[in-house]
Amino acid sequence: MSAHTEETLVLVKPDGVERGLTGEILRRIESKGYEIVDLRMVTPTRDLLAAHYAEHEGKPFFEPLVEFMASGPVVAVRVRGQRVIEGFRSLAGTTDPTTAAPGTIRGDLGRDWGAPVQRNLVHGSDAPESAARELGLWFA
Ligand code: IDP
Ligand code: MG
Repeated sequence: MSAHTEETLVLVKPDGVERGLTGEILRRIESKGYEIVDLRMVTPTRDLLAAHYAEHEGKPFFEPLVEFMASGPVVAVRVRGQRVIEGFRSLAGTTDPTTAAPGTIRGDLGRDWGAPVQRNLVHGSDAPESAARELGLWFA
């Protein structure tokens, strides 16, 4: 493992699983050359989601976000690669799927179903510290 090899947490959110896009999302990760090293499907508890999204507690979208994320199965993926944390964020595209760039997961496959911004198909850790923390929560 080189000094720049990292691991990140990717979640296929309930909208992605329900729409049958898990395979397409994993395909994009693998096609980029990243390695899937662990994977599990789980319907997350509120406690897990509150810990995962702790940085957003108190924001107006927090409660609806937790409710949405607990609404069905999520696929949690441990992904490894050179600079994969920022690399996956780039594959995912910006947060709002309506305006995310074409070519990205959110830009190509996401849309304004239900609440604006919320259903954007995937989560990706945003820094080495959050990746370590989130991987510990989902792959305890
Ligand atoms: P990110 O997933 O691109 O890192 P964050 O700002 O960390 O975006 O927000 C976490 C998640 O909360 C988003 O992926 C999205 O599902 C939801 N979210 C963020 N901002 C809004 C909003 O303004 N309205 C509704 N949901 C939001
Ligand atoms: Mg985030």
